[in-house]
Amino acid sequence: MQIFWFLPTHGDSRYLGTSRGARTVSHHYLRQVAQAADELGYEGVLIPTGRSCEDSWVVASSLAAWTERLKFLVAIRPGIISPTVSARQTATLDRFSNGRLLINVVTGGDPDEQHGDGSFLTHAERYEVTDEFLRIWRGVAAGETVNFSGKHLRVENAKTLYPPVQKPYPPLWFGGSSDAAIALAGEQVDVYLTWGEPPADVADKIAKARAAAAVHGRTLRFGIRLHVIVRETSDAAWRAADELISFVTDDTIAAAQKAFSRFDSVGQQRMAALHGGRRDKLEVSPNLWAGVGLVRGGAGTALVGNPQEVAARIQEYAALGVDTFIFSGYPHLEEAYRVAELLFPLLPLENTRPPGTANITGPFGEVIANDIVPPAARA
Ligand code: FMN
Repeated sequence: MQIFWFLPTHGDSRYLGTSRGARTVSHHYLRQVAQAADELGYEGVLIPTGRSCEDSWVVASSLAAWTERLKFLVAIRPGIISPTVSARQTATLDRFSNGRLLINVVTGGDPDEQHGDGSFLTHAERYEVTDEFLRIWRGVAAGETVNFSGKHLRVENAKTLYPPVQKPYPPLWFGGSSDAAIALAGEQVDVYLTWGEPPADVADKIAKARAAAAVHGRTLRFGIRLHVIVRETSDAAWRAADELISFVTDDTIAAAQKAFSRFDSVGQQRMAALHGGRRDKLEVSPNLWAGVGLVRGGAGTALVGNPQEVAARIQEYAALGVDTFIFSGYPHLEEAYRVAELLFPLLPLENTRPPGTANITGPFGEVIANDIVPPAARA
């Protein structure tokens, strides 16, 4: 099992839907979150993409030098950028980060944003472009010279002279819930991602994605993206969930739902349907709370509970075939620590890298009376 964290490049705060408790997301702050994740043993960080975010490539490039082992899951957007240029960017950042780049293929889901970026394609056409884009991108990133003439894209003699470190290219991750998305995932990507839907719905998506991959004699890995509200007791966790949306007004929820309704993303529609804009039925399956999605686009659910409860729910998803969990919590710096402290000891993590080395500087808490190392905590 691998645990990723999230870089909040579109804002961070203690509460949703208000500027109370908000903090400036400066380079210095993002560096703190990235360095915390690196030190705590998270495998990597997801960096979101879109007009509401700082540019994910600039963010990853600027943070690679400040981190040692952390991987960066960075988005490429077919239809907005040339596949050859994108493959070259990939190769450069993969080399400069010494093989720490992962690629998130984002087809897009907000027509208004797409129009602003110069793309006027329908949902179906965007997936046609994504399909053609990846055929070119994969060849160029793998060091081949590509000639391709498709319905939307055409390149001649496309190549990169300096290949990436990872072979044949940095792994392709991808989250899309429509039928077109699942068909594409089966043929061309490595890791299929879903937002945090209830386990039965995730099982259904995994079955479909596995079947789509089998058509091509392939297998996929699976990842899930969830917020986490974990506290030492269940009561405290549910109180924290209520506090997170305590300044969210009905008007804010209505405005958010109106904005989501223009999206043509099936994944976003599935997230919005979990709560229907209502705050009275937010626990949509045991310990799975849809409160974040009342006002936040994309990942809208959180696992809420004490460490044992949350770990049990994580294991439930793992039993379905999910091996990668991309978590976050508000505020992202403090919650990176809390999740690592409370959950990591309960999970079968690969590559767990405890903070510090050789126990010289911990973890053991502050030394008692300048002399005594605190006793080990009881589990
Ligand atoms: N879409 C974005 O515009 N920016 C993102 O950063 C982004 N990150 C995503 C992360 C995960 C884990 C998932 C599951 C989806 C993400 N998406 C993001 C949305 C999808 O990439 C996709 O373009 C969108 O859901 C539309 O596809 P669909 O209609 O097939 O669901």
